[in-house]
Amino acid sequence: MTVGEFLRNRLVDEGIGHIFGIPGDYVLDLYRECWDDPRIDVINNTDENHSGFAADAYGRVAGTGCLLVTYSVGASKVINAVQCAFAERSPMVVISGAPGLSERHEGILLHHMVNAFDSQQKLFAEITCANIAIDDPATAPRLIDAAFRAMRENLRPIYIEVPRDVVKMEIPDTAVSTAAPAPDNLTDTEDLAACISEISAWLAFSQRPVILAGVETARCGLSEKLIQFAEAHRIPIALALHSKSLINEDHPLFAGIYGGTASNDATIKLVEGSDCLLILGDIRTDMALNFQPAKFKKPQVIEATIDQIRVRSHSYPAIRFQDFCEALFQIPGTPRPEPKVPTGFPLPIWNPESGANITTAGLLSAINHHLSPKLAVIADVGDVMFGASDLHIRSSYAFLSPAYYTSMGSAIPGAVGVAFARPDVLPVVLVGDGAFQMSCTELSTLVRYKKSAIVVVLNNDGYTTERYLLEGDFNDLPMWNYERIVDVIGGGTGWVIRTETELAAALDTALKCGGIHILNVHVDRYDVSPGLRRVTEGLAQRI
Ligand SMILES: Cc1ncc(C[n+]2csc(CCOP(=O)(O)OP(=O)(O)O)c2C)c(N)n1
Ligand SMILES: [Mg+2]
Repeated sequence: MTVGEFLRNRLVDEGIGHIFGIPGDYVLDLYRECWDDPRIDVINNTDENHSGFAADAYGRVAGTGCLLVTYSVGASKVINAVQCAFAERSPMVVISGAPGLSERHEGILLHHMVNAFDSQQKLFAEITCANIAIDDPATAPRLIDAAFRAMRENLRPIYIEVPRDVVKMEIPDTAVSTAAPAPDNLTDTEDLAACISEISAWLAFSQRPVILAGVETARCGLSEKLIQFAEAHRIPIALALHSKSLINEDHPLFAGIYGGTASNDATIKLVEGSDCLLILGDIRTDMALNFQPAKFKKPQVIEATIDQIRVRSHSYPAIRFQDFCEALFQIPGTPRPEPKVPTGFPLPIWNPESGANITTAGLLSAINHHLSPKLAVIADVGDVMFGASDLHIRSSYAFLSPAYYTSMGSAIPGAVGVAFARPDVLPVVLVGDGAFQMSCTELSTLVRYKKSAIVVVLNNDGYTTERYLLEGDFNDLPMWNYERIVDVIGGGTGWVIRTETELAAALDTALKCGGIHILNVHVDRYDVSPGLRRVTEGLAQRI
C-alpha cells in the first residue's frame, strides 16, 4: 500500500466524503489520486481561503472537514480558516503538498519556498492539535493514525504535509497496523465517580439549575443525550450565539441565546441567577458575554470542556470531557417543578406592506417567516450575524456562524460546504456588502457544481458594524451592483430590493424555483438590527 492510499483510506474511515482545495504542482499526484478515488469528491474552490471556510462548515455539519492544497502559496491562504476551526473546535484535516525529499538537496531555492522547508509546518503548529510532515513511508501509518486520534480527542484541525515524491512510496507491510490504538487520555474512574457524586448531590438540592450548552457537546455527538438529561431533570438550556442551533428552539426547555447584557432580561436572570449553572462544552468568550466580565461566579458553576472539568473552585484534571458527559447524563432525574423558560426576542411578524422600505429588522422577520427544517442559515460577520441571533431556528446544525473567531468572508464559502454536507437543505446566506466583496467569487463554485442557494446581501453601504464603533471614511465601500454577479459567474438570478413587497416576491420565487438567487437588499447605512443595537451598547462601554 502506498502512503497516498493509506491516507485516503483514513479519510474515508473518518467519514470524509468531500475535500476542498486547489491543485498546484507540489500536491498534484495526491490531488489526482483523491480526484480519481470513487469514495471521495474533490471540490475545487476559487481561492484556498474559501476552501478553508467551506471545509470548516462541512465539518461542522458532517463531522470532519478536509483541505487539500499546495505548498506555501496555497497552504498560507487557509491559515485564517484553520484558525477559525481551531478557535471554535471544528475538526479538520489539512493536507498540504511539499517539495519532494529528493529535490531538497540540489542547492537551489525551490519555487514557493520561504525560509526553510519546515517553515510551513512550524506555522501550522500553533493552530493545529497535531502536525506531521511525512518523510518516511515506514513511519507514515503511525504518524497519521496518531494525528487523527488527536483530532478526535481535541476536536481541532490537524496538519499533514506530504512531500510530492512520498505519495507513491510503498509502506512496508510491517508498518501498517490494523489494531485500534488505546486513547491517549484515560479517565481516572475514581475521580469520575467522586465528581459525579458531588454533582448529583448538588443537583438534588438545586432550586434553579440551568445548562449553558456549547459546541463541544455537539462535536462529540452528545446533543441528544444532553437534551434527554435536561428533560429528565427539567433544566432549561441556554446557548451562546456561537452554539445557536445546538437544540431546536421550539423545545420547551430552550431558554434563549445568552450573550451577557445583549440577551433578553429573562435569559440573563435565569442564567446569572442560577444556583447550579452547568456550562457544558461551551467556550466562554468576550462576544458571548457582550464584552463584560462574567456575572456568574465560581460557587455557582460546574464547567466542563475539552480542556477542563471544574466544579466550583476545584478541577478534575484526570477526567475526559466525553467520559464526564456520558456519566453526567446518566444521573437519574430529580423531581422538580416545570421551569419558567423565557422566549427570546421575538422578531415582528412578517407582514409585507406595499411600498414600505425594507429595514434590517424587516429583512430578519422575512427570513424568520420562511425558516423550516429544509433551510440552513449561514451568517457572515457583521450586522447579519448579530441580528440573526433573534432568528428562531428549529433544527440542529441549521445555523452556522463564526461568532467567536468572527472572520468576515466565511458565509458564502460556508454555503459551499453545507451544500455538499447536507444536499437535502437549502443554504440561506446572510452576508454584509463588505463581506460579500471579500468572498463573492465563491458563488461561482455553487454554480459550477449546480447547487442552489439564497444569498441575501445586506447592502447598508459600508462597514456598518464598524461605523457604530468609530465612524470615518474608512468604513465606506465602493457601491457595487451585487445582483449582477450572476452575469459574471454564468448562473443564477439577481434581485434589487428596496421595499418589503420586493423582498417578499424575491423570497417566494427563490424558495419555489431553486437555483442561485442573489438578493441585493438596500437599507439605510445607519439602520441596524435589534441584535446589533444590543451588542454595540456593550461594546461601546468597553472601547
Ligand atoms: C476578515 C476580517 N476583516 C476585518 C474585520 C473587522 N470587521 C468586523 S465587522 C466589519 C464590517 C463588516 O461589514 P459588512 O460585511 O458590510 O457588514 P455590516 O457591518 O455593514 O453589516 C469589519 C471590517 C473582520 N471581522 N474580519
Ligand atoms: Mg455593510
